[in-house]
Amino acid sequence: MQGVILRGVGGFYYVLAEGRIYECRARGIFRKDGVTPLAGDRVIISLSDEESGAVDEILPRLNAFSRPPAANVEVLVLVMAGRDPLPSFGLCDRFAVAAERAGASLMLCMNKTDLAEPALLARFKEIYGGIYPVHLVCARTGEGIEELREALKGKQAALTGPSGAGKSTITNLLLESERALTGEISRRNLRGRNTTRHTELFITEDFSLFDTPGFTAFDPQMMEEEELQRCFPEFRPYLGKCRFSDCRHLAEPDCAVTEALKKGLISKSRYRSYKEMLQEIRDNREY
Ligand SMILES: Nc1nc2c(ncn2[C@@H]2O[C@H](COP(=O)(O)OP(=O)(O)O)[C@@H](O)[C@H]2O)c(=O)[nH]1
Ligand SMILES: [Mg+2]
Ligand SMILES: [Zn+2]
Repeated sequence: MQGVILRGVGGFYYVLAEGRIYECRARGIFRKDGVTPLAGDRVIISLSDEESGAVDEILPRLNAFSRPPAANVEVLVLVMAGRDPLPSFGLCDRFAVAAERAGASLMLCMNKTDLAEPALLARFKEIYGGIYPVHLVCARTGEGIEELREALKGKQAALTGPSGAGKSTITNLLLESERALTGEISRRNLRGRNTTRHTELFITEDFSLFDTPGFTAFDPQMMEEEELQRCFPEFRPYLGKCRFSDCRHLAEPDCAVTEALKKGLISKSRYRSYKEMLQEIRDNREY
């Protein structure tokens, strides 16, 4: 039977397959290969009785994260607050680069529109609107949550972003009782077993959502310097068009990226983030 791992805890995996949750052990082969099944994994299981079985096979993954442990994160929703805390576009770019690196598609969600300065919201849309889907939401009033739910349709998604931005509040709204098909079963079966936090995947009739405290932002160890440019989608039309094939788009002559910057086709704020992260990768290499 094919299913999806909702949660792994203490060597047991809770697999949703054909409408039921089975408690499964992983086959020894995974340990031998150094592979750990993760929440979000599509798996093949065989049943030993009505409630339990074994994970025989992990189907190919789109991506896999270790902190928090999750597989097949198709969409990362980056949640920033319009205020309290004030958003940092630099930090936003660092989360965006990490999402790009992981091969997840990114959605930007600016929360707390009730507190935000309209000028800041306008600027946010101006910088990011042409690059990523942008959602303005207010978790306090529920404004924009239906649109976000609609945008997640059919996807396996997770929220990420700085602490205090509203991830938990939005997760709760998105997983509202009747829509979270597995929520009730999971809470009954799984909660209280273990007080430590584990990643859990909730399945709703519209989408699947990982309940996690968020993923890490850019870290200079994540990548080589030539990879960084591809993590800025708006640079991609210009890549390969510079005079030098190894152009890093700093002060090189005939650089298609800095020409686009001068024409206003690439935002200064995004370009500044690129330069900062590039420098961090270089500094990191020197040690
Ligand atoms: N004013 C306002 N407060 C919000 C909104 N969304 C969340 N909050 C509050 O912001 C705080 C942090 O929210 P939380 O969901 O815990 O953020 P997390 O750290 O990203 O999970 C809580 O006190 C929420 O009640 C919003 O849209 N407007
Ligand atoms: Mg939280
Ligand atoms: Zn260049």
